[in-house]
Amino acid sequence: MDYVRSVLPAEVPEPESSMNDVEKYQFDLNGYLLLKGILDPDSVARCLAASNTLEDRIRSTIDDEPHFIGHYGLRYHYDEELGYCSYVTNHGGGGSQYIVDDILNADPAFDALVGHAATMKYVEELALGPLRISSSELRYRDRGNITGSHMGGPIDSRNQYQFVGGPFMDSESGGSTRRDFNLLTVRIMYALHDVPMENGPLCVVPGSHKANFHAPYGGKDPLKEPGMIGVPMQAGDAILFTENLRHGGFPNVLDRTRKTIHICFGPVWASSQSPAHWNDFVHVTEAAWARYSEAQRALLPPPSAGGTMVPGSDPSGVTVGTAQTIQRLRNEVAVLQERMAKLEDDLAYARRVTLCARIDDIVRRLRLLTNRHA
Ligand SMILES: O=C(O)CCC(=O)C(=O)O
Repeated sequence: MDYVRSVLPAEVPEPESSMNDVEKYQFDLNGYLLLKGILDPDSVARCLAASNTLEDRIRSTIDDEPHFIGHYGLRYHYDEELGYCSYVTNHGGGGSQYIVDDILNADPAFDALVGHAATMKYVEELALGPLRISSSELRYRDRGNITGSHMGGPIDSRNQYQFVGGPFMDSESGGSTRRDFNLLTVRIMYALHDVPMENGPLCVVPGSHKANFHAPYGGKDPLKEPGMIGVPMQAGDAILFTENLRHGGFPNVLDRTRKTIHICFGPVWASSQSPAHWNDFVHVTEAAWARYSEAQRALLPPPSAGGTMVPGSDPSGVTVGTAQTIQRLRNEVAVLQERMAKLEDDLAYARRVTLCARIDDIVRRLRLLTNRHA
């Protein structure tokens, strides 16, 4: 009966788990985890100093050229020298929020966040590699600002929370393994200073990543949403969450602007989740690429991959992805114009033929008449 053994599935290897049972339970139950002191104080201080230095530049140039329009119609200013792009919003009401995309390019202090070992252990547990950074943001939230509630409930697969809890076929390696989670978007938010409840912390509805209905409360004010809780942080803490979780930002009622860095990870094929280069590649400058180790480079597309801003050739500064779409549409227009010209020719010919037939007919009738009267 040896053949019976040969058709039995091979034993599925048990991978070494980097999240402990409590963390797995909490993440699955609530949709987020607060990771205390995951960043060392030196990295926190350097990232905060860089964010402070950049702040004036970001605020004072936000309406400047070059600019481009990203996903959701967001108007981004592109900083050619530092390779970031930024927009301002107060969609939740109150004070402003400056969102700075591709922030990793802007200062070597942020290099510590590219492939940060302690963070990657969690990310690798939650998403199936090879992994890439699919967006990196620095957010400045001023007094009065709220981030409106969003997400939660049924959602497209890029944001979906997926629990596997068993053997899992990985077509990348061609093998089977045991996995607990399979997320396409893992989001991490790092606190660069203490963020108490009054400073506008991230707020979440625990468990809403598994909700079967969308929040029925209308509006986006997180304070008016039952079940929404704030997650205060201390400098160096991170919140790891699934984008499927209903979340937002409680109002910042302090005079101190809240400064946090938000990084998204996902499988390499899932591409950018940033509105600046949606479904395209995140933008990496040559300068940042030159600074990175091989391990860090594996987490980002090379500068040549696309997603490069091209303000020089176009005053609106569109991304290569957008430029490619425009080119494709131009080609389609050219083909349609050619077809239209041909149809017009055919029509003109048909008209000429009809006209000739009519003239023939008139001539024939005239001949008949003249014959009759002759
Ligand atoms: O921190 C906030 O105010 C909201 C953050 C957020 O919406 C996100 O990181 O997806």
